[in-house]
Amino acid sequence: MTTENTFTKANKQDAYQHHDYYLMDELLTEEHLLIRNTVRDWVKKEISPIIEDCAQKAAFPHHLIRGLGEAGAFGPQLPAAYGCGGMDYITYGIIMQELERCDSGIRSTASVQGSLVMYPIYKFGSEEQKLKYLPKLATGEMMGCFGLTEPDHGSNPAGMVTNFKDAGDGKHVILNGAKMWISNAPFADIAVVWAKNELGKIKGIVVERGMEGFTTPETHNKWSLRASATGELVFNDVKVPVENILPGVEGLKGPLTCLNSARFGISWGAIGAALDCYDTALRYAKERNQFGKPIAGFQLQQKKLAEMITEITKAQLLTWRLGVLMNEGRATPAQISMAKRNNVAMACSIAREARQMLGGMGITGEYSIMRHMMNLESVITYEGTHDIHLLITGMDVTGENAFS
Ligand code: TGC
Ligand code: FAD
Repeated sequence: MTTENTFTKANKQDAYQHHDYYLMDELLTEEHLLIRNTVRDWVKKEISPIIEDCAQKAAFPHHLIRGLGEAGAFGPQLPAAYGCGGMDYITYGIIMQELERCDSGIRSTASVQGSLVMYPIYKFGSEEQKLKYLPKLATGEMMGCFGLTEPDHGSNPAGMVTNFKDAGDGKHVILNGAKMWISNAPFADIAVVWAKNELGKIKGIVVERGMEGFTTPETHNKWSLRASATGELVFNDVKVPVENILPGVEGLKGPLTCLNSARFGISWGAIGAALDCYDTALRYAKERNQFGKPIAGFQLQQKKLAEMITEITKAQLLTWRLGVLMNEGRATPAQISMAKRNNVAMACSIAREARQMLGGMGITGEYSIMRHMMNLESVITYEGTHDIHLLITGMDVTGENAFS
C-alpha cells in the first residue's frame, strides 16, 4: 500500500511536469511514448534554438526537411510498404503535437506533406503514382503542396474555377487557373491540385515543378506563420500528362477527405502550442515577483493558469478519443471538425491569456507566446475557418444546411 502510494505520487509529480493532469500517458503505448520522446528531443535540439530567428526573418528553415523525414514526420500514418511510417493515427497526432509545441509553421509543413500530398496519392493514386512519389515524399527528398483554395473560393471550394481540358493528343491535359494561400508552394517539387474537368467534376492532378506555364510566387508580409513558406500556384496553359491525374476519386469529397486527416493532426498540434504557452506562463508566474511575492500567488493569475490546464486537459481527452476512432476507421468528419474547432480556439485563448501573464516581456521574441499567438491566427482560419466548423457541427446536429 505504501509502495503504491509512493509510486502514484512520483507518477503524478512526473505527469504534472509534463502537464499531463489526467495521466493521459497511461492511455498511450510504449511505442507512442518512445516516438514522442524522440521527436521532442529532436525538436528541442534542432528547431527550438533557431525558430525565433526564422520567424523574425520570415524564413523557412529548409535545412530541417531531411531531419523531419528522419524523425518520421512525413506520413507516419501511411503504410510502410511505400516507405512511410506504418504507424497509427495517435502516433501521427503525437508527432504533430511535438512539432507545434515549437511552431505551428513547422507542423504545417509536415501536415501538408503527410495529409494533403502523401495521403491523396496513397488513397486515390494509381500503383505507379504511389511508387513514384510516396517513398521520396516520406524522406523529404521530394516536397509537396496542396492546392484547393483560390482567390475567390476559400470556404466554398466547390465554386473553384481552375480547370483542365483534353490537349487533343490523348496523352495530356491543359491546366489553367490559380490557387492562393498555399503552404510549401514556393519550394514544393510537386503540387496536388484540385481542378474541374470538362464536365465540371473536381479531380486531383499532380503538377510537377518545371512544367511549362507553372509558377509559384511567394506570399510576403505575413504576420503569422512566418517560419512557413506560403505562395500561389499559377497555371497558364500547363501541359500535364494524363497519368498525373489521380484516378481514384471525383468530386469535392476528394480534397475534403484529405482535410479530415489534416484537421485531425491540427487538433493535436494546437494542444502542443497551448502547452508551450501554459508552461511558459506557469514558470514565469512562479519566478516573477511583484508586490513582494511571486505573481503565481495572486488569485487572478491562478484563475488564468487553472483555466488553461482545465481546457488543455479537456482537449487532450477529446483528441485521444478521436485518435482511437480514427484508428478504428469510425471517426466522422463532423467529429474531426469539432476537435479542430475546439482545440484551436482553446489554444488561441490560452496564448492570449499567457501573453498577458508575462506583462511587457510577453510581447518580445524572448518568449514563444506571441509567436504562437500570431501563428494560431492562421491555424484558426485554414483547414476550414472557426465559423465553417461550427456550421459543420450545426448541420450534423440539426440536419439543416446553413452554409448557403
Ligand atoms: P457538400 O455538398 O457538403 O459535400 C460535397 C461532397 O463532399 C462530401 N464531404 C466530405 N467527404 C469527406 N470528408 C469531409 N469532411 C466531407 N465533407 C463533405 C459530401 O458527402 C459530398 O459527397 P458526395 O459524394 O455527395 O458528392 O459540400 P459543400 O460545397 O456544401 O461544402 C461543405 C463545406 C463548406 C463544409 C466544405 O466546403 C468545407 O469544408 N469548406 C472549408 C474549406 C477548407 O477547409 N479549405 C481548406 C483548404 S486546405 C488548407 O487550408 C491547408 S492549410 C495546411 C497547413 O498549412 O497546415
Ligand atoms: P473566406 O472564405 O472568404 O471567409 C471570410 C470570412 O467569412 C471567414 O470568417 C469565414 O468564416 C466567413 N464565412 C465564409 N463562408 C461563410 C458562411 N457560409 N457562413 C458564415 N460565415 C462564412 N489553402 C489550401 O488550399 N492549401 C494550403 O496549403 C493552404 N495553406 C494556408 C496557409 C495560410 C497561412 C493561410 C492563411 C491559409 C491557407 N490556405 C490554404 C487557405 C485557407 O484554407 C483559407 O484561407 C480558408 O479556407 C478560408 O478561406 P478565405 O481565406 O478565402 O476566407
